[in-house]
Amino acid sequence: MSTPSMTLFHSPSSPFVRKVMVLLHETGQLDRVATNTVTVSPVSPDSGLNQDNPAGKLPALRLADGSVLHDSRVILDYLDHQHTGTPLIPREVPARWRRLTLASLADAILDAAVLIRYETFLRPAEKHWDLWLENQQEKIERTLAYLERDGIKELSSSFDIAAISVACALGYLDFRMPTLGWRARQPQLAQWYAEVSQRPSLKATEPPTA
Ligand code: 99T
Repeated sequence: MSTPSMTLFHSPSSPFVRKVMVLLHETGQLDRVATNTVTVSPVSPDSGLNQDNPAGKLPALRLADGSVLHDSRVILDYLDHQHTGTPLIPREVPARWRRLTLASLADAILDAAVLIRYETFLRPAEKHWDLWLENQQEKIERTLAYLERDGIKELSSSFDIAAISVACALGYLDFRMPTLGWRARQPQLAQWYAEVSQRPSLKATEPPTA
């Protein structure tokens, strides 16, 4: 086992960090990265993280030369250039644009779900804005419906950036929004997710029990 040359600012509950960890598993690069676990939220920033990443968000990746990459999309792209196997972000177009667009939809689910999490968990109950929460949830539901209708065949065809991102998004919904009930409305996505969840990379990176 080699000494890690990179450090990942990490949290086990972050789905964005999880995407990075899954890619490290899938590409055999786990031993190149040490993890530095940080607890952070918009109302409790971490000064060490802020120094390296002024947006104060996880993940960030410190490289051997001391430079720092963020956000998860940049880190994934970087790490996908550091192994010799089949790229998980296709290099050829138009596959590249389509797979990155599917991955971006997964990130859109995550952005909305994390905003809901912060609004409901961090904000005092009397300040909750129901219309805003409903519209964030509708973003999630529209995107899941799109993936069921128009994305499922592509997701099933390869475990790449699109599949990693969607799997991490579904895992986060189960973790933070367990009563959403998406499986009843998206049975094909549910079947696909049940299968890919058995991959060692996803099993090893499951979020902690909520
Ligand atoms: O917003 C903050 O100040 C702290 N939040 C984060 O660092 C979240 C952690 S998910 N990360 C992001 O929002 C990163 C998004 C970015 N576009 C990327 O990296 O792709 C924690 C969720 C939870 O604990 O429930």
